[in-house]
Amino acid sequence: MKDHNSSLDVLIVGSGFAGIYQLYQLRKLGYSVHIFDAAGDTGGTWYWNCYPGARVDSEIPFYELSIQDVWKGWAWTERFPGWKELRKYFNYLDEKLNVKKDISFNTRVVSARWNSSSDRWIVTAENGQVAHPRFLILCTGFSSMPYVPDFKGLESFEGICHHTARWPHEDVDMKGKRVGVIVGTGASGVQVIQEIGPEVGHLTVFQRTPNLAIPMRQEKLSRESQEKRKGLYPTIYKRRRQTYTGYYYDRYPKSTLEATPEERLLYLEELWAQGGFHFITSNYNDLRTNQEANDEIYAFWRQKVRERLHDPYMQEKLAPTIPPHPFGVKRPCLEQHYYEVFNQSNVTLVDLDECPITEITAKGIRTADGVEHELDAIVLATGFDSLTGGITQIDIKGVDGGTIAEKWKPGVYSYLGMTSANFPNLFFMYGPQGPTAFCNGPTCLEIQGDWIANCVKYMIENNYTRIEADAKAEQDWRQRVLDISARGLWSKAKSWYMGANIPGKAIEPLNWAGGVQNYDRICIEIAEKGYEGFNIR
Ligand code: N01
Repeated sequence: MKDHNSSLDVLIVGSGFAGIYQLYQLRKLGYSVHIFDAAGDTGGTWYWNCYPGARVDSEIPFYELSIQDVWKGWAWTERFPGWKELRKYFNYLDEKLNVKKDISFNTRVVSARWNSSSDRWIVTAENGQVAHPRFLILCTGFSSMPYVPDFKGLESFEGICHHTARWPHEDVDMKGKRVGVIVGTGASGVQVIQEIGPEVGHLTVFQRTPNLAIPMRQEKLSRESQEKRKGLYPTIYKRRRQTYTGYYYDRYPKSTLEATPEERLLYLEELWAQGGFHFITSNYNDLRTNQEANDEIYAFWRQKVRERLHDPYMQEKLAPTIPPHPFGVKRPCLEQHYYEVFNQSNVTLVDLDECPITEITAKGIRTADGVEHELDAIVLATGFDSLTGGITQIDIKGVDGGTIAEKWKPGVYSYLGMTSANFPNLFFMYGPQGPTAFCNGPTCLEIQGDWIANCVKYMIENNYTRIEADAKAEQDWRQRVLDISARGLWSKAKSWYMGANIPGKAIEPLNWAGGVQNYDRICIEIAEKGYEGFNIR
């Protein structure tokens, strides 16, 4: 058992983008920092999500760290890189920043206890490692806790069966096999389906809700073309903090219904042609607040998708006449040839709304109509206990001995989406009540990472040993998050944005929907006011 003794300033949990950025910033300030990670290597989500077709939906160079020593020498091969290239990027981060020397891999943190007499955390990992850091920073990501529904008989299935986020690192051969994707319509499922669809023997997609997927428009990139643009990178990284979603492009400063039908059609065509999240992030500014406007955008999307599908059954299932929910308030996936897969003769779509799964058998999946769909492999693309699960899976006990999981059972209480009362010197990044799922990942974690690093510096330089969110400030922050979301259409979809995908979880807005630029400003102002809303001593 290794004991990281009481000289440790900061322990970080997780070595994805957030953990590595935080390590880099804090080391630069001269503090002793260490990372515990359950994974066998760096990468965070890109370590765990290596299912067929896994790739990022945010384009580069927005989706990378703004650290000059890294971006100067690095070049990507695709506009939306796949998981293998992202893993290479993480190795390059190590080559440049020498991060792995401060990381304990295969070290899953299971508990954290606040020690009021030393103002330190006692953090214990499954493998027996212990640390006593002054500050504990959870960089566990918003999707580190896979969710597998409680399907009757799941353990009896005799074929191959994996959750997308626990996919084996060695290749799983599915060529020619009969594969069922349950349920293939989140971002993970869409990617698996379009990747394996062309090569498997038969594909059965068990769909509950169609994904309102939009075109990715993947592009190959040359090193030369990226080099030519690098002079602009510092501006791009600054700009991404000034927009609503953390990219450098922003919402169109006009409402959908203000535009004439001709103007609207031409603008939507332009966004459609650009690909990526432009169709969401650069769309009219009332897309997610006005149902009538949203219906217009949905109608455009539906027509585009239907044009690509040959079979009227598939048209209605994948792009229904009546929208399953407002467009863009449940995470749309970027697709490359997703819809064409459903034109193949070896692909079947089972509508689980009409005919739910009753059990999983040794041979496959049985649905309510009594049919047993025989399968060689089942892909569980059933999502995550998102935003809170990465934090609440750790047994974290605060000042009064209560756990954070108990505290958040009726709903999340955080201050600035980074701290929670009763848990001093604990920070979390890319979690609930921050811009998280409504923000380009690296933008959000750099904003929060800088803020936390500055806070740690403030504490240490002033010889303070304890900082804790005030309960009133936390209550106000929560209310602010709820009020801003209530102005939008998010509650009309049953999604992980609202915690609605996990049975028993409180249904409430889990993301800051007030814009990244505003979030950044508020956090900075609070720090400038001497960390207003925190009790410090
Ligand atoms: O998970 P999801 P995901 N019976 O929760 C269905 C990020 N990500 O892993 O919609 C039947 O979105 C569920 O059905 P429904 C990204 O932010 C990014 O796909 O609830 N079906 C849904 O279809 C993303 O949003 C990337 O009706 C059940 C699916 O399972 C987030 O991670 C790639 C069911 C779960 O979809 C999560 O995406 C991948 C049940 N009991 C992921 N329970 C990129 O950047 C659930 N489902 C590309």
